[in-house]
Order: sequence, then C-alpha cells, then structure tokens
Amino acid sequence: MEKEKQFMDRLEEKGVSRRGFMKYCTALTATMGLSSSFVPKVAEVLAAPKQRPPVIWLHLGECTGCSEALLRSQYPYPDDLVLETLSVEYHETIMAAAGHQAEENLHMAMKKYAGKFICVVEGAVATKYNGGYGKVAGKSFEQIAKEVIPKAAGVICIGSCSCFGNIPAAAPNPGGYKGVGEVLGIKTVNIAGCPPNPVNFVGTVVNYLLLGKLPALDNLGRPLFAYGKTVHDQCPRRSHFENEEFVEEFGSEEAAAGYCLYKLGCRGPETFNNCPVAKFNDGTSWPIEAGHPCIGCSEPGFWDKMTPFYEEL
Ligand code: FSX
Ligand code: SF4
Ligand code: F3S
Repeated sequence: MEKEKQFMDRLEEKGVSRRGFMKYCTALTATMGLSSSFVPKVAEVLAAPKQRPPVIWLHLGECTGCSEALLRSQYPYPDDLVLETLSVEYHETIMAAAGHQAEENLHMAMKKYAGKFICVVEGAVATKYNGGYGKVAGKSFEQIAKEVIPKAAGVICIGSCSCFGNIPAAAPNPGGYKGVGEVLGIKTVNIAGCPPNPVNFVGTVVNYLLLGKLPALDNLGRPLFAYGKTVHDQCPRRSHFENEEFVEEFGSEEAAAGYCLYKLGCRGPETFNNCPVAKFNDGTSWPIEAGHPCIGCSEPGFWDKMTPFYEEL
C-alpha cells in the first residue's frame, strides 16, 4: 500500500491523476486480451511490483528508435515501468556510466544476476567480416550477444531489427546482418515493428510479472495478443466499403472504397499488428489514421518484401 501511494504521489508530481493512471491500466489490460477484472492487478504490478526483475538491455545494429518510442511516447507510464518496475542494470542510451565504467556495470550485472536477468535486445547482429560492421568496447555484436544472452533467464527482442534483421539486413546487406534468434539458434520473444508499439512491450512484461509466464506467441515469436490479427482485419477504413451507411455517405461503393489506402500500396492485408486498436502516442493516432498506408513494418524482411511501398499488392 505504502509503495503504491509513493508511486501515485510521484505520478501526481508529474501532473498525472490517479484516474489517468487507471485509464492507462484499463487500456493496457484490454490490449493484453485480459478481462477488466484484471485492471486492479495490472495497476498493482506497475505501482508496487513484488519483485523488480533485473534487465540487461543490449543495443546492436539499429537506430535506437525502439528505446525512444518506449521512453518518450506515453510519458510517464512506460518510462516509469522501465525505470521503476524493472531494475535496469545496463542500457546504453539512459545510463549515466560511460566507457570502462559502463563495461564494468555490464559484467557485474551478468555475474550478480546470472540465470535471473531478462535480456532485452534492440538491433540486429552483423555476421560478416568478423562482425566488423559494429562493435562495442572492441567486441562485435555477435560476441556480445553470445556472451550475454545464454546467461539470461529469457530474451525479449524489441523491434523488427533484433527480431528478424529488418533494415540493417535489407539487400544487399553488406554487413551480413541477421536477427538474434537466427544467429544464436534460439527462440526469442519478438516484439516486432519499426519501431514497435511500446504498449506491446509493456503488455508482455506485465503479463510475465502478473501471471508468471510469457504470453502465447505466434510461430514467429510474436505475442498473439498484439500480433494475432492483420492490420487490415482491424482497420476502420475497411468498414467504409463494407458498411452500407458509409457507401451511402460517399455516394457509391467505389468512392467509399477509395477511402481505403489499398490502391496506394497499403500492406495492411499482410501485416500482423494491433496498430488500429492500440494506436501510438497515448492513443493519438497511427499510420493509416494519419493518412499513410501501412508499410508492413512488423513482418520479417519487411524492407525487401514490402518495397516499393506505393505499389498495389
Ligand atoms: Fe530497428 Fe530499433 Fe526500427 Fe529503429 O532499435 S526496429 S531500425 S525503429 O530502433 O531496432
Ligand atoms: Fe486494409 Fe489498408 Fe484499406 Fe485499411 S487502409 S482497409 S488496412 S487495405
Ligand atoms: Fe507498422 Fe503498419 Fe502499424 S507500418 S506501425 S504495422 S500500420
């Protein structure tokens, strides 16, 4: 109770009311596919976690958009989750330490929490030229991944780069980039998207803290609660040519269908993600609502497979 009160006080200092926090928990619970009876439990996990799992967060070949999306888009919830609900031992973007001190932190955390920490990986692994395309502290991404990941209790790949190789692996892929699971020959939990929706990462972590297990995954390692349906299946623009009222409003079936972005090259029909329901930036909008076709960012090999973007499927 005391912990929860302190958490609420901190949120209030940031201008967030208890009501606002509960609204976030309600949306998160719905996104996770749980019934509303779980809302108080989800709130408790965020506000007063019984355990703070240690996390080592690796950055490999990527643009850091995934961390940025997570830490900035829905202030203050995901950043509070990352910084307070989890015990982040190593994260290059947000840690104060640099150079040798940072390396020391990483090795100390690996030792202290061996077999217990969650490894979150952002970015793909360069495999050509002895990993010459990217190194941290003189070690290639592959060396780092092989050193850290086998010691973790579980690994969550955040962003399509660590999940599937993504943009770093786009043709002609000079660095020989690949996804983490492929390089290490392991199964990873894949929070796909470029960047992924922060709520899908938060939902996965909360599922683990609340139910003591990872959510059910599809055959690509993506949590089904978020990636179980296509964008097209959930798209509000779809209803325009299927709903008589809209057809009437637009004057003809053809005009109503024009509101759908399919002819502009929308990849929604072959992309699995919950963007139409979860939306981005605190529910503000998402690509198709903003008028741009989906480009298929949560699918394996998206850059090579989905380009050229503006051609009809
Ligand atoms: Fe990749 Fe994430 Fe795209 Fe960027 O780190 S999924 S390039 S948004 O940032 O890895
Ligand atoms: Fe499907 Fe895209 Fe059209 Fe939406 S805009 S209905 S996702 S094709
Ligand atoms: Fe990505 Fe398409 Fe959603 S481009 S963000 S999966 S609408």
